Amino acid sequence: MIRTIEKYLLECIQKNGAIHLTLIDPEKVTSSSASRIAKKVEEFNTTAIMVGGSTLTSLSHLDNIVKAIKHTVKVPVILFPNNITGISKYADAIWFMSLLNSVDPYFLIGAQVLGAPMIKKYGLEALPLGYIIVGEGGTVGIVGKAIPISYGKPELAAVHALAAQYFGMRFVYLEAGSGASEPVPPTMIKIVKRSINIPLIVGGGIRNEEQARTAVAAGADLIVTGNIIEEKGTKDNFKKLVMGVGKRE
Ligand code: 1GP
Repeated sequence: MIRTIEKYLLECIQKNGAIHLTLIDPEKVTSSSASRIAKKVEEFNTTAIMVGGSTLTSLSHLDNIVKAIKHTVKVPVILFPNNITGISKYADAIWFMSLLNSVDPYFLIGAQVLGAPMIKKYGLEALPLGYIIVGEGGTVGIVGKAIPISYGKPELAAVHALAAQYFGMRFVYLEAGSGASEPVPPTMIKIVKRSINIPLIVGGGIRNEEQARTAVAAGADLIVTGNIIEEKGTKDNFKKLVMGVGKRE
């Protein structure tokens, strides 16, 4: 069943060609800085705000951050959980994700089983997502015990993505890891996109408008950026990046 947030994301992709999502890592912000960032990125037309981080453990801090963002902006807040401690009742939706190239069953299905009853209780919209770690993999690759798929093996990423689709997952995320030195290369995006017909999310190491546009031109439907706001503040280049995402070449 397609519920409200999924419908909203799909309609925005349909309308704009591709969309931008802003990731806020609760461990890097306070309630007031999270609100300030959220307000700015909403002005720049980001489609939704994702909240999560690889090493987050404080649910009370997560709750405070989500509440602060919800209080400030109208765009939906989608949880991006690293574990069962990433589930806040104050959000609108949650990426219900399985880390497809983890070697630890906990990240494939264990955490999801533990978290599912809470998601139901809180009435959060679950967005089924196949999560694939590529390239360097970064902190998330280590924490999630993934074997990252190297950029030289795009066809391996594509078969993971296809498996996600056959499982009934409705989004696929190619994750290079937050702060990756090289974002997911266009060749990998192209090959993955060609093999599936569900929306493709690309994130990790995207720092400027050109990289975002390249990913979109290669086939990304949703672009996620996190670090760039923290590194450079909500300045002009970030504005250009968000605004540039919608214009498919
Ligand atoms: C990380 O893909 C996201 O999960 C965003 O990465 O922080 O490098 O933008 P950055």
